[in-house]
Amino acid sequence: MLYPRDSESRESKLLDGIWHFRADMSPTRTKGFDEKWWKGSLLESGAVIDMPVPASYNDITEEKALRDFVGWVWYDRNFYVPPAWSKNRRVVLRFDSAHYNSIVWVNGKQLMEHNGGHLPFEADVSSALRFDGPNRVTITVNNTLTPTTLPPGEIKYQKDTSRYPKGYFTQVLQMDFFNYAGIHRHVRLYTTPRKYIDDITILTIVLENKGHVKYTVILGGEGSSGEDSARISALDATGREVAVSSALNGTLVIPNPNLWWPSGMNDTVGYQYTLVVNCSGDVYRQPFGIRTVQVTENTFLINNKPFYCQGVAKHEDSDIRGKGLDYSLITKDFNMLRWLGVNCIRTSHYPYAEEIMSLADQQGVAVIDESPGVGIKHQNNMGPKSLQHHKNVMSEMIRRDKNRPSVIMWSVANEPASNIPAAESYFKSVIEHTRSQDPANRPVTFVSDVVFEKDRVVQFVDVVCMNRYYAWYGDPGHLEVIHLQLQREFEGFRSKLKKPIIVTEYGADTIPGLHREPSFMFSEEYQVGFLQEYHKVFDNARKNYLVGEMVWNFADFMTVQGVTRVVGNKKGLLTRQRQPKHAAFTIRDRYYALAAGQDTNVLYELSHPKHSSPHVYSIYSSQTQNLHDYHIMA
Ligand code: BDP
Repeated sequence: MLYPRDSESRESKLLDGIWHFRADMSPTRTKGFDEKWWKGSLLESGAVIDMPVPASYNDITEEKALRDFVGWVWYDRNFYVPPAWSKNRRVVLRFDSAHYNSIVWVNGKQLMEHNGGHLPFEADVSSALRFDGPNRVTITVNNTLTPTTLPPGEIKYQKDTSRYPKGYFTQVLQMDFFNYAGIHRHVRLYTTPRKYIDDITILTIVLENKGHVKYTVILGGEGSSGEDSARISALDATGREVAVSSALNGTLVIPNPNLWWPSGMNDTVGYQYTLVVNCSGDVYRQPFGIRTVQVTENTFLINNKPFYCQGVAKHEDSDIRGKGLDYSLITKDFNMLRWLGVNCIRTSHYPYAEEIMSLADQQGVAVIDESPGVGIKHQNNMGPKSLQHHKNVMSEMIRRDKNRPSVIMWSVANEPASNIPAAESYFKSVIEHTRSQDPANRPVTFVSDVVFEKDRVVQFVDVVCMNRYYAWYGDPGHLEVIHLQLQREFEGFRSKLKKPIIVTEYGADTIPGLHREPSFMFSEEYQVGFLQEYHKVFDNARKNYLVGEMVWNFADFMTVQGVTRVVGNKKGLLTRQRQPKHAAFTIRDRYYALAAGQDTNVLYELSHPKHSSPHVYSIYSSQTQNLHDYHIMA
């Protein structure tokens, strides 16, 4: 599914803004359907409130009932379409994402249904539109998670009326983040000619210092014969044409190409070309990067050079807007990623907004692109219905992100029960399907929290990805066990499988401003000490098979209420408002030193000497992305 981009033949209109909103609080949550709220304006259905789009609805009001709501909510708004859009054009309505199940009507006519959040869905709505007056779009969205949704969950009914009100139920989550819901990303209308460019796939390889750009264009709509006249050209980053062809499917050759690199590896960080596809009156400009990805026994190669992931795992999460897209927030996040020296993120635990992916492409941040397959904990999450849905989601995700140079690997799931027998065939099938869907053959993985002796799924992946919490969930408070336990796990996996390893999560909850010396759990000192103990093991393994480390988490984020969560998960290097905790400086020192090829153990002795507290400030050149000097201040 192509990202909507304006061109000579395409125009778009954002429908973001304040929409009418109503949660269906009826006991069965079906009043909206019974009364057919899509037939007229929601205003006619009763009391509506204002709701921003994009945003999660949960934190917008002061109502606990809405924050914790489970069921159908309804949105609508009016819009106008210019009469010029009625002439030989398709008008497409696209939701970049809505969480979770959605049904969409235009002027009372049902035009779309989509299962699952985090991914776009669209339909040609031309036939339902009027061009001489107002149109109305209505969407209803249900956030209920069941054993066969992705992520899976369960609705728990309480029958004991001596302890619970009649009809009482709660949503049980199997993941550790708040189930924010609503219209999370842009809603837009866009036009194309009736015969249009439906899809573009770009594959790049480098041979003898030439970039070979193999492209496939698929046309849609009336009379698309496949024999259409076309002009396909590649432009460099300055807009200069560097190759051209008249074939709809073919290969462009770019001599001495500028390769796409993640930050810190070369001068042409995030370098992108543009493929201009001009065919039968439709024009589309698709950015792409020339880069290769390859995995060997011990290395992860980008453009044939070993890549070491200096990473963080993230969430789409912030105050008030929840998981709603916000340009200020995502720009700040990328600035903080650069400040931290991060060259790689994982989209834990679902595909992120396309605007985030574009920033990653442009800024040279490599991405492990993860599906919403989080919390697949039980056998009833691995049945045929779940499997089919999981495969569909992988296809949708790859269709959306396949041309992105930043995407270096697909992750099909986070921490499933990969120790149970049902997991073996389930994940074999999901992973094979994922491989079959990606024309670029990127590596495929899932993220495991199961010990090497018991994991049944890691055998199918290209890179072993593991989350480990020694001295947090296991042996809380005992930093001294980390070395032995982590080393044991590394060696265990390596004795079974000759595959590179990435530690995709390790981290400790930390309340900013809480200090304890000697360190104590939840204090800033504990977070620093915890990370440093892991680093010692990483530094050893880096010489062999470890190809990356990712702190859990970039920033604090919201979860459901529970006895282990003090208003959310506090394992962030940054607070939820993106201000650094002490550990952020530890990671920053480390990542700059790693990028500069320094021995980080030496840096640590300087940086965090055992019994005193001078700090090391690294002088960092953003131009060379190198660490140049150290300055010690008392
Ligand atoms: C891991 C999960 C992650 C959690 C984290 C934690 O992958 O989603 O938030 O643990 O407990 O198990 O902080």
